Amino acid sequence: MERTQVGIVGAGPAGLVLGRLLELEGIESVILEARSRDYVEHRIRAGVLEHDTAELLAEAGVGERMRAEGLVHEGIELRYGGVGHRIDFAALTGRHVVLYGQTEVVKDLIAARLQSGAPLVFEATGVALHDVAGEPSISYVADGEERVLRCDVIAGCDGFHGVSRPAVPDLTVWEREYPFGWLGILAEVAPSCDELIYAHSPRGFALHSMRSPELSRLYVQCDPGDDIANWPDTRIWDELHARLAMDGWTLQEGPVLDKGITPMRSFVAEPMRHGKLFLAGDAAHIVPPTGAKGLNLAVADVRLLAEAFAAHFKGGDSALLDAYSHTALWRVWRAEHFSWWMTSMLHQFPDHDRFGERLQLSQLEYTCRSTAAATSLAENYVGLPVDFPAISQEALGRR
Ligand code: FAS
Ligand code: PHB
Repeated sequence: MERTQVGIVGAGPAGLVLGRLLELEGIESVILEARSRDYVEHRIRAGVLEHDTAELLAEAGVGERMRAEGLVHEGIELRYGGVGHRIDFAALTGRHVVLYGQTEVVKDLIAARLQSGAPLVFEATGVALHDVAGEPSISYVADGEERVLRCDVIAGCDGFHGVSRPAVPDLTVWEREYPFGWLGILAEVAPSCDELIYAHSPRGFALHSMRSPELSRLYVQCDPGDDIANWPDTRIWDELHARLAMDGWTLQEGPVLDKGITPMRSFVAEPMRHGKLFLAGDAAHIVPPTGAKGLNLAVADVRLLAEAFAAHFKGGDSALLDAYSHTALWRVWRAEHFSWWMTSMLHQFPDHDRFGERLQLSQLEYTCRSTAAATSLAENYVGLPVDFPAISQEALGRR
């Protein structure tokens, strides 16, 4: 019978960052991950780190490679009607984002955890949570052996399809499915732009992102149920050329190393706590990737959770733990709105009437011509500062 203070389910960004922050606080934790190390380290997902996410990774001592290889971006381009419009984050907010793949963030965190010797169990199968409102424990199978981990609290960081959220009774769920998905490719070619291009076009949305000076990451809006077999590389490049077209600009093609279709949804489950079980990241909320918020929200959740666990375990003060769900959900809904807003402004909706298309163009025009509107996009995109005007003491129940 193993025992620890914090049992963490899932070794994605949420679980690994939480494990790291707890280690720095001298709080014990065990991370249980269903998949192999190789699988977790090669699962291609996000690529944009908010200003404060990058700062947190550096402060936590896992930012060295990010600092060396990450690309600092001080703006993005919104492209429509064949014309590009730059949103200058640095001028509008004094902050930036860092392009550094989620795979690399996960590799750095796993390397640091294995180096410190803190427990991280890969291929832990049959994970089940028990008595999460009383004497919590987690049963699982590893190396063919049935094991039980007793813990003071459990952090459910096991993503959208994990076992933690279903362990919370009486959840209230808000969700919206979008009538399109994203087909994403990783291509071995130098990016054709210095900053990300978000393109609105009559043929549908397109995004030119990147991973390094040698690797481009590109997306086109597609039918969510489409079969990737219907998208030979030539068709993907043809669509990218058409949707990103602009006089005097050329998209460079290269070998496609990876491609896949991701459905798009907005999803929030409340509360993010039940007894001694705390949900974080995709286990509690999903955003469409248009706002580049998924990974960053997961990190924002566990930054709060680590602070609350430290106050609880080291100071015997559970006020932050009691406020965790409420505090985290403020930022979650802000990111949900921003991600829905970016998605609504930039995608072609099958049921869109001509009036709807004009509203989109008006929103795009206004965002690109109004300093106030551009600033709103910029501050949401780079991430609202951790100390963004705090919730009132009353809301925290501290009269
Ligand atoms: P994760 O899903 O990353 O991690 C959860 C971990 O828990 C996984 O390693 C899983 O194997 C493990 N797990 C699950 N069930 C378990 C169980 N029963 N027992 C033990 N372990 C279990 N965001 C962007 O900003 N840009 C993108 O382009 C982008 N692309 C995405 C593409 C896809 C296909 C997906 C699903 C998400 C994408 N996201 C993107 C969002 C993504 O970045 C997530 O927000 C981020 O991975 C969330 O991190 P976690 O909450 O740690 O969840
Ligand atoms: C990515 O680089 O994968 C990426 C960038 C921006 C987004 C979504 C994904 O909005």
